[in-house]
Amino acid sequence: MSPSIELFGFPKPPNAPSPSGYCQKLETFLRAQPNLSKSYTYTLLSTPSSAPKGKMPYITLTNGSEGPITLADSQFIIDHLISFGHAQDLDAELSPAQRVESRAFQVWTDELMYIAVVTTRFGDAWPANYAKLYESLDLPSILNYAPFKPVIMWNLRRSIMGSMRGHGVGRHSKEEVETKIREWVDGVAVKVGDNWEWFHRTAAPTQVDVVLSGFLMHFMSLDYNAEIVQMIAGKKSLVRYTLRAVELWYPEYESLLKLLRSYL
Ligand SMILES: N[C@@H](CCC(=O)N[C@@H](CS)C(=O)NCC(=O)O)C(=O)O
Repeated sequence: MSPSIELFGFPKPPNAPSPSGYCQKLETFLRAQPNLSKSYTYTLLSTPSSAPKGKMPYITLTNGSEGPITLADSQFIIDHLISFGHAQDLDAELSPAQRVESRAFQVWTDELMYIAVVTTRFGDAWPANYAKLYESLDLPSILNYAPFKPVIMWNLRRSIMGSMRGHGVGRHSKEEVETKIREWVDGVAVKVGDNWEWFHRTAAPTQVDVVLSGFLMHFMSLDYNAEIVQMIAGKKSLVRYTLRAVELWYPEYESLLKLLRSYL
């Protein structure tokens, strides 16, 4: 019997990716699982205050009469679901070397490239992105208006940029941050090839495809990370790869599908 999974993530539009890359990654993993794709529920939370690590996503997992247990961190959640047999190991047929390469790309994405993209959303060097983000972030009721919104957004920006500086990426120049992003875009484009192929040239997508495409669709759906959108849109191989994943797992993302097709 399939376990019951409740996924907690930031508010997201009904037919478009989450504005959180890690939430989108985890949901894409669930969508790619034949036994879980239709059974998980998604609960939207506007703050991560109830999250075990103060960050989203997290899940509660109930298996028959056991649980619920709470699990945090997109990668630990995925690893737990696979190792306890709740989810299929999409990498089962890969060689040890392929599995290591997959993990390296996933860590590159989670721990460096995403930090660089978030820096382009909130950093002073990208004022146009921040202006768009400010407009698109809908706070509940009266908080969405002055004098509340400017204060809330100022605090959010200060806190996020504090984390980016703590990581190190937030201390880099505009050119250096964009170099980190370009290296990832170029690296993924090399791996996925030009002909609608998956990362390891497998017949079916593997774990690395879930993670990379989850982040790619997330970036392409947002207008406040213009630099990475432009880099991805300039590579037809990446647009095809993203399109293939969206068609497979999220046919309801009609606007994103249209946008991606417009780049081909
Ligand atoms: N390593 C974590 C990272 C999660 C994370 O950083 N989530 C962000 C949203 S994209 C968050 O909840 N930030 C809230 C905060 O830092 O206060 C994962 O993979 O789940």
